[in-house]
Amino acid sequence: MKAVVLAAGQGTRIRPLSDSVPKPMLPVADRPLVAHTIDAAIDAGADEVVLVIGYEADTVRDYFGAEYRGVPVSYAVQTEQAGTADAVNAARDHIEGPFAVLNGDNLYDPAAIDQLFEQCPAVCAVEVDDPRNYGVLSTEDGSVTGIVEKPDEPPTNLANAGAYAFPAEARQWLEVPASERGEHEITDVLATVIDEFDVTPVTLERWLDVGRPWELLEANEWKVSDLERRIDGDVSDDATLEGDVVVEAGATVKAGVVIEGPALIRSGATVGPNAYVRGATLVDEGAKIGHSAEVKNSVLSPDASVSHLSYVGDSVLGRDVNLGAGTNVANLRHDDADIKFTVKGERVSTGRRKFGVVAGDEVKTGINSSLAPGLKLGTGATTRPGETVDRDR
Ligand code: TTP
Repeated sequence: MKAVVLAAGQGTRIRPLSDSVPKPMLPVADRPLVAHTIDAAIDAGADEVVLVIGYEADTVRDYFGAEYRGVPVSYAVQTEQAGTADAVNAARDHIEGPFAVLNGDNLYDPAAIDQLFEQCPAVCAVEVDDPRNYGVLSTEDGSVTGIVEKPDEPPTNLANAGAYAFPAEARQWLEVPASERGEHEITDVLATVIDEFDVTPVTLERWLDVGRPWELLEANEWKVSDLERRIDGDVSDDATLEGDVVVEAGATVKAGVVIEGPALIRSGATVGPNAYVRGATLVDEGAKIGHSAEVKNSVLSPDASVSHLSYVGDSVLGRDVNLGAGTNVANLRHDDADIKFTVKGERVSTGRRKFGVVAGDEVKTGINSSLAPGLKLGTGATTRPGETVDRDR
């Protein structure tokens, strides 16, 4: 079966991280987010991957090329991001026979993707306590009988997880009218498939839709925790590595460093001396943690640097970020309330008691900067030495 993977979106809710890197290419453990989706499809037996690209398309194309893990990869360009059905329709010339459609910004439980392919026609669903904010499936006698968007009175607690195995006939049903929000939606294609075929619901044990910055952190918590201990890099005899720590070949861990796994230190990264790394932390290629710095449950994108005597917790740092010496990130409020974050101009709860900062590419902080919880620093933003920053910039 061919797998059509949607990766054309602009990722507006995850800005500034997506300012120049498309959301599906943001780092999740040792590979881009969308590579986890494609891996699940290949493990389930996909014999070709069709990537729908648009926003920052070349970054995706350059990474996967014409073949990935021995499976041919082709590309369809969606010129305007007019919705998920429009995205699949952009790939229609690549489709023949039954085909799967997967969101390139979702992490799926790989066993369920196996089931999805086997049970075609099928759709993945996840059981949620309150499905009112999702597309909700109704079912009868083990088949899907309908899908309704964001219902006030959900028929089940099965939320649509954005993974579909369609019969060949669905190729003719890709042109659907725009929905109320003005997008051509794949769920309208699914509705026709449900009318014409017996569609099986496949329940996912675990699923994550990465839309906002803290969900990228959660994606890393998931995938970094899945790694098994492997020490291939240059690690000082005076460093202590506990639990599932991966130090890739070409990474350096200096004397006095303590790393409590799960943690991933990628090739070209340097930690220490005397640094403390804990929680599910990703230190990506070329990133640096300096002397006596502490980094907890965070993502350091390629070439990000946390200088000596700094603390970073529950944060996402973009590429080439440079935190000056003594920069301190606060990740907890005195009143213990959930940390809020600004998404497209609106303050929303992250649902997390602990959340630090999101720094776009090339942010630079002055020495001894204090950064408030839930702070967003846009691409290239700077702070002055000794500054306390509690407003986004
Ligand atoms: P969304 O998460 O709805 O859109 P997005 O990724 O652009 O993010 P944001 O809402 O923050 O701007 O998209 C779901 C999936 O579908 C995702 O993998 C991107 C993909 N997609 C396309 O490929 N083309 C499109 O026109 C749209 C709307 C989404």
